[in-house]
Amino acid sequence: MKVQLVCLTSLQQGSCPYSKQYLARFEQKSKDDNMRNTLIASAVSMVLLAACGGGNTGAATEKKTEHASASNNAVAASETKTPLAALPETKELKVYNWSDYVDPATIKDFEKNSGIKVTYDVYDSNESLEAKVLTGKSGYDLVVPSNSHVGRQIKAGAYQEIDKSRIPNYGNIEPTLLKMLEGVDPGNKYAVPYFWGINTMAINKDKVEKALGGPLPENDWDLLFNPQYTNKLKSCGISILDSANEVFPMVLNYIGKNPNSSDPADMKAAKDAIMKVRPDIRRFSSSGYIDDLARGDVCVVLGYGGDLNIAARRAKEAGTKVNIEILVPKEGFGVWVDSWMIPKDAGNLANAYKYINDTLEPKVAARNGNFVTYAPASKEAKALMEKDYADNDSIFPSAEQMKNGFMMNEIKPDAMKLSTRLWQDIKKGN
Ligand code: SPD
Repeated sequence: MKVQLVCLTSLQQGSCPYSKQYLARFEQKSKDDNMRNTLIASAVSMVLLAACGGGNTGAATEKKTEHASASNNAVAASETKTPLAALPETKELKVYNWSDYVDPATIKDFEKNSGIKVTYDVYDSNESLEAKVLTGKSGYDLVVPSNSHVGRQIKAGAYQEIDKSRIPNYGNIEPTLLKMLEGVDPGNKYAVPYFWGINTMAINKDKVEKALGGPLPENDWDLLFNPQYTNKLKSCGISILDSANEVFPMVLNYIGKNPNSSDPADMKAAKDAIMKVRPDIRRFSSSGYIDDLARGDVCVVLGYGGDLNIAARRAKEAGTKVNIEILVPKEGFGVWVDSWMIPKDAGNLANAYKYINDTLEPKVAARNGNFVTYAPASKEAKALMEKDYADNDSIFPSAEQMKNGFMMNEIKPDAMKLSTRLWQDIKKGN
């Protein structure tokens, strides 16, 4: 199954240098954790596609076939021109999305072209979003959870099924992303990918070098999780995401455990590892770190790849001497996909479809991609993005780097409860 997935989309027989290693790697890993590795395989296959050039081989044909099948409904609808049942016409749209996750100019354009008034609210953690959608009365027409939370929210009955025939640009979606979501959304019935990205770290290079007074560690994560380093770096400021779901997988990976472990003993080990550096952590922040880093108020940050790039851009634009470097640690980083989903109580359904469709338009996706510095789900968008971003490995990691990435999967409900409790203790310093 895992091997098929990898081969299906990407491995161009004989032309891709990684094929054999990858197949061996996935075969071996599959024995440990089926779901996890299917998703990692898919993630890697996505960059392999790009790395191996898409090409003119059988793989490219496969890609087209998949593409067609992924967008089956949409294609069928446009070919047969079956009229769609009318949805109630309204003039507004209520979106609840991550902060710093859209170019406001694209919303303005959408409003102008459609005559729809968009209300756009933001959050900075899956926990905040989940608290709203699980009530069944979110008040929103569109929300954007991560793959780690999609499955549990679908099971809780928070969303309505997507009618793909109402999204003509559905076929623009990178097929591998749909495959990655299959594990949590079988048949891709509910979630429409928007961006994918990584959990990683960034440093203020000058301040870190000064604080360490010596070479940077071989393992990048030592900067965050090894007290020998954090003790020196606390003077210039360490900030980490304020969420167990976002941080535990990084720590588990650092201490040599399965990053997606739901084993209570592993969770406690992760907590113990963080407690060793707890006195050195200045901030727990899931969005404010962008400006903290850009201003030079912190020097080491565990954050979302795109947001760390935004910090680097803001520092440049402000003309400061803050020199930010985003790392893609060879010791591992988390990979995720964020998707549009329609809450059960959505009142402006037709407009929700129009907006999803707009974000999948390659030009719009590229514009958003340039602004938010994440990898768009709309597969033609990368070629339209600014070269600096398209070539940036913390936005589009290379195939080689993706070998070190791990999917940030759903953790079991009991483990979620435990990690939330442990997180509160960590923050209190207990
Ligand atoms: N500023 C946008 C941040 C988007 C983060 N997505 C979620 C990551 C889930 N691990």
